[in-house]
Amino acid sequence: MNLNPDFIADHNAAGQTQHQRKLSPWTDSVEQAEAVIQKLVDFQIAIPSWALGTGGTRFGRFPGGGEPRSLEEKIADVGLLHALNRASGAISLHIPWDIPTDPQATKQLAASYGLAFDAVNSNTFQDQPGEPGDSQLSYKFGSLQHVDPAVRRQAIDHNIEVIRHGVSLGSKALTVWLSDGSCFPGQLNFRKAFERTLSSLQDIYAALPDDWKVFVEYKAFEPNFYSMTVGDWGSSYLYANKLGPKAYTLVDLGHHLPNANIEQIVAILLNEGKLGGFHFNDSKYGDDDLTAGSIKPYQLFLIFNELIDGMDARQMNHAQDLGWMIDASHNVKDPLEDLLQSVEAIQLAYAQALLVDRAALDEARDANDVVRAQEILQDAFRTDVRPLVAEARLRAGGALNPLALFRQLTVRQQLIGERGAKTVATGL
Ligand code: AOS
Ligand code: ZN
Ligand code: ZN
Ligand code: ZN
Repeated sequence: MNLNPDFIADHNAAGQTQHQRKLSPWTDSVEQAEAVIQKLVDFQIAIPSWALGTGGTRFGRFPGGGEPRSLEEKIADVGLLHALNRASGAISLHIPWDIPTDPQATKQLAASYGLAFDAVNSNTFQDQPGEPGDSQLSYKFGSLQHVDPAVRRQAIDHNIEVIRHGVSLGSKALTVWLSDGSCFPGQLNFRKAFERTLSSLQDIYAALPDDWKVFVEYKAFEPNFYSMTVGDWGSSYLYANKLGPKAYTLVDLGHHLPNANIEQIVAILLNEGKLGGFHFNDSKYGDDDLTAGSIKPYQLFLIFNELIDGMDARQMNHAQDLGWMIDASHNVKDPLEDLLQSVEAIQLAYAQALLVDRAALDEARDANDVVRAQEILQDAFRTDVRPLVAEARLRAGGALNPLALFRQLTVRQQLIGERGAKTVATGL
């Protein structure tokens, strides 16, 4: 479905008085307000193609209906999100779930919604019976780490193929997430698995265009439960460092052992110039892939606090120099509603972190004033920045309240009408 711009204008007109009442204390008396709004306008978060349908769990899946059945419909869904919030201006594709058969047409379609193509993702964690014309070796015992060079070759070739698809769409990065590892002690020689994986990654790296990056995503566990060959930021950093300047570490917030200090990991990687980007989500126990900011909003804020500190120190462009992506999965919510919530939560954390009084924080730290330092962060975190985020949306042509408008326009019912109640999105 296409969103009639009049709907957004009407919605905004109806909410304008109330919005102004909340915004004016900011614009009247907070010096940074304008700068924060502008940064929010510029800040875009990519939507993963695989999060547009109901993911389910290994115990079951309860599809909500109206899910995108093709790449075109996935682009249309992200286009809809972007029309509502003007902050989801990119889509991240997963190959072979999203093979563009006519890249020119796909590019044009995306451009018609104002969307760019973010990092493309390879898939060597599933066997792909549908993939045409290859020998179909199994990834059961790994891909880039496999003991059989023929399996490694297949996985390398697949990644090179993914780069090719990405190039055809104007993408500038490849994300490699490997499920490689082992389930039991004794199964794998860690040292050799590392060496084989590195050598495979080197072959992929050699195929990267000059203006591309490769993101090496790490994960502590699952689907392998004894060891993961790219299991933590240390190993990811080693791979990225050995590969070269186009290789970076990707942080998925759900991929750590419990209670890991993710903000410190982020600070260190960024300081080394090796942080590539994020998969935003939230979790209570593991790789739960829940809505960003839904469980640990303070952690999300602290991560953004380190990001801003580190990016400013390195004079990086907040909007452009890192890959900002969501990686989520939905079991009980409408995926599109969930993604609107995630984008907003990320924007709120970013805005709050922009408000941190960094000079005062430095002073407090230099004076070992622990209480004051803590208060400075908590002050920013406890500030209601929703009017700033809404104003940024308004200025960018989005809706004051995207979720309310989504419901008011009965978007899901219309998608079910168009696509049917029993659709299955390709992907997970
Ligand atoms: C897997 O746990 C990783 O988070 C991947 O980034 C991602 O979820 C996957 O590529 C999509 O299936
Ligand atoms: Zn991820
Ligand atoms: Zn994950
Ligand atoms: Zn995850």
